[in-house]
Amino acid sequence: MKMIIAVVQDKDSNKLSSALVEHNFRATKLATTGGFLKSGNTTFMIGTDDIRVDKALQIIKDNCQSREQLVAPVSPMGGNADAYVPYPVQVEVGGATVFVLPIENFLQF
Ligand code: 2BA
Repeated sequence: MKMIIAVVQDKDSNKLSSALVEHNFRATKLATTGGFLKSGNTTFMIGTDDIRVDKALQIIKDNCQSREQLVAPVSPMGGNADAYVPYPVQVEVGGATVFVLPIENFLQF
């Protein structure tokens, strides 16, 4: 068994949830915050048999798109002026950042 952890953009999370349910995957959604943008994203925990991992990854790939996002400069007032970037920076936020972990035990009580 594997645990797939997928960080996706909020805009894609409903579509991805529906697609996972449609294909009979069980998932837990967590409201998370990206460390860099400090804005909301969604993390899916999907526990599944090894044999179905590729299918789950394909569903994630098909339902999550990458987007350009502008990061506004934050005033360094009271903070570290060395790290201050005075102009907006464009970053490409991925479709999905995915980790696949082995599961030692899966228990339900
Ligand atoms: P954030 O940390 O908010 O990052 C959003 C996007 O900002 C990233 O998109 C990347 O394009 C850019 N970015 C992140 N750190 C950067 C840095 N130090 N310098 C320049 N640009 C930077 P993605 O790479 O697609 O990541 C989307 C979200 O996935 C991340 O949101 C974070 O929540 C999660 N993530 C990405 N890599 C991760 C990792 N290795 N471990 C845990 N979570 C990760």
